[in-house]
Amino acid sequence: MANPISMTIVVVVVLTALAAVVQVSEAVNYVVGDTTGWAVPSSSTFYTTWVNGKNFSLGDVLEFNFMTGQHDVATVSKTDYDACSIANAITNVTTGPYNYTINSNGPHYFICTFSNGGHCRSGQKLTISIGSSTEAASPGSPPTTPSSSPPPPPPPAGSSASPLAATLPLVFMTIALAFFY
Ligand SMILES: *[C@@H]1O[C@H](CO)[C@@H](O)[C@H](O)[C@H]1NC(C)=O
Ligand SMILES: *[C@@H]1O[C@H](CO)[C@@H](O)[C@H](O)[C@H]1NC(C)=O
Ligand SMILES: *[C@@H]1O[C@H](CO)[C@@H](O)[C@H](O)[C@H]1NC(C)=O
Ligand SMILES: [Cu+2]
Repeated sequence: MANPISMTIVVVVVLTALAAVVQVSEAVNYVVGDTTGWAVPSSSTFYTTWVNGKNFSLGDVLEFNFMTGQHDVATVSKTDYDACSIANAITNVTTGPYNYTINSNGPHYFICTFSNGGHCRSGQKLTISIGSSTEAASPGSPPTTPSSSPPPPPPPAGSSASPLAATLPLVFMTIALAFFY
């Protein structure tokens, strides 16, 4: 049987691994537009400004605060987002407030369909993507990446991409060691 010190080390390592996993998977709740909520904004760039610098992850929640009957939240394609076209909405939530859980990678496009797209054309539209402090794709702006810059180095193996996978071997190694000493 392993000695008490070894067992203590095992417990500490296991708890540390669990803490790392729990911390990473913690979902963030974002109130869309903060105190403005989900509304026709005073500036058409209001929601792109709101998104700036935010780093969304899978499982995070977008809280759309609006009065039922004054706005809605429709998910649409990029084309319909750009055009504020309401005809082909993918989903359409008409009851506020509404918590949208970010459940897939890639860009997400939201518009209000009220006034036949008029709210959207006035700026009540939101696009987010996962894992970056979004630069909303602006058609017409040329790519700014200098051609001479070297490619970014690849992330180290077993890095933050999968904390559970990264910490499990350490846990097993420690348990094994504990039984040898
Ligand atoms: C969304 O639902 C509202 C209320 O039912 C409706 O008036 C509106 O036309 C719908 N929009 C779309 C794009 O389906
Ligand atoms: C949305 O999430 C927030 C924070 O978790 C919660 O306070 C609120 O009640 C939720 N609203 C709805 C409509 O589920
Ligand atoms: C966004 O979050 C991811 C995962 O937590 C992280 O890897 C990435 O560096 C963050 N990006 C920015 C711009 O903060
Ligand atoms: Cu609206």
